[in-house]
Amino acid sequence: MAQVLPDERELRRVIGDGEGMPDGEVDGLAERDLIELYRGMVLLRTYDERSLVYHRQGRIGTYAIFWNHEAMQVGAVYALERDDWIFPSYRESAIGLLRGMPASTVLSWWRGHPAGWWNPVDYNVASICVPIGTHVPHATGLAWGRKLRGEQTCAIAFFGDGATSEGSFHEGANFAGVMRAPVILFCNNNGWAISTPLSAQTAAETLADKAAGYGMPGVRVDGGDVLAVYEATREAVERARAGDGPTFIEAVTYRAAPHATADDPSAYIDPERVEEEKRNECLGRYERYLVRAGVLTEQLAEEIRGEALEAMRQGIAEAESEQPADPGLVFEHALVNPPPSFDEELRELRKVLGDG
Ligand SMILES: Cc1ncc(C[n+]2csc(CCOP(=O)(O)OP(=O)(O)O)c2C)c(N)n1
Ligand SMILES: [Mg+2]
Repeated sequence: MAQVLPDERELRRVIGDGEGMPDGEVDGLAERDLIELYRGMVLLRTYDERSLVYHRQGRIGTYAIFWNHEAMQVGAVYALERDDWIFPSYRESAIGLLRGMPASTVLSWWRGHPAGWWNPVDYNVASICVPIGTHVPHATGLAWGRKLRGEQTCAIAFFGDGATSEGSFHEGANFAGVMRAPVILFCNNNGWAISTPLSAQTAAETLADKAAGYGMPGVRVDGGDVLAVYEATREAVERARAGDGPTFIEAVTYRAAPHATADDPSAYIDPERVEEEKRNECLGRYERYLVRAGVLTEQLAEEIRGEALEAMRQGIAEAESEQPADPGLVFEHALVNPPPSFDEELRELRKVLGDG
């Protein structure tokens, strides 16, 4: 029977603290896998940090920072096969990079350029979902559809703590439970939905408790521990492939950056808590683990950081070399029967942009 397993109420961890808490290991992960996980985290961290700079330089628009979320994204995706589907929210905008999507594509998305919209079947990565939680039923529907066709693929939907208060989340989770869809509902609980703290979001003791109401297992994991995230997701994938239906994963972390570049968290957040979280951020934790395990040298780390920086330099150069999009696109795809005022408005927009 689906339930919140008592031993999983506490956060699952693999990475120790280098002091009293010992390091664990994940069965089946070779040294090569440990480095690949690190490579993925460095790539996403570099993407995120460079994006903030590009935003400040006016080269991309408003940007949703995912600093300290890398362990959740990389750990979960590493547990999937290439055929499995990923449904990201705006917080996982660059997750396609882990499937070989060029950085320029995602940078174009944040530039509001059509080159930022990829064909989902090219990467088995759905479009970035900005409405909160509406992709949960999409992921569930896709997973169920694949099951009906007799395929072994599963799907994962990433969403935040705030999304668990949305109707779409409930509908998707309920449907997944009833249909035993091979889907993983991955909640990145970073403690905040913009300025709304978790305590004002839910009366549940934990978000994983919600899983019981949908008849699926709910597991809690330290979201800053890439190995624990990987292991928990791998188990969920195994359950899905075995026909045992969905799993809800609550990955607990803390938002160590503003909600987005348009947010000023100093109005509502405790800066000391943020500083504490920054000192314990996920990439540094994993780096120290790898050094303790004798797997990572400074030279290799430098090489991996260099590769990621180069990918970003190339990405922004490519995104900026795109021809500006035709402003008419904004109007063309808005309404089936556009009102006559659109013509006048488009003329005005073209004038403002100096475009004819
Ligand atoms: C349906 C819907 N309602 C409201 C919003 C406005 N909004 C944007 S981000 C956000 C907070 C979501 O918080 P959470 O689900 O915890 O995700 P996080 O941003 O922390 O990753 C809200 C309410 C939206 N995008 N979509
Ligand atoms: Mg949140």
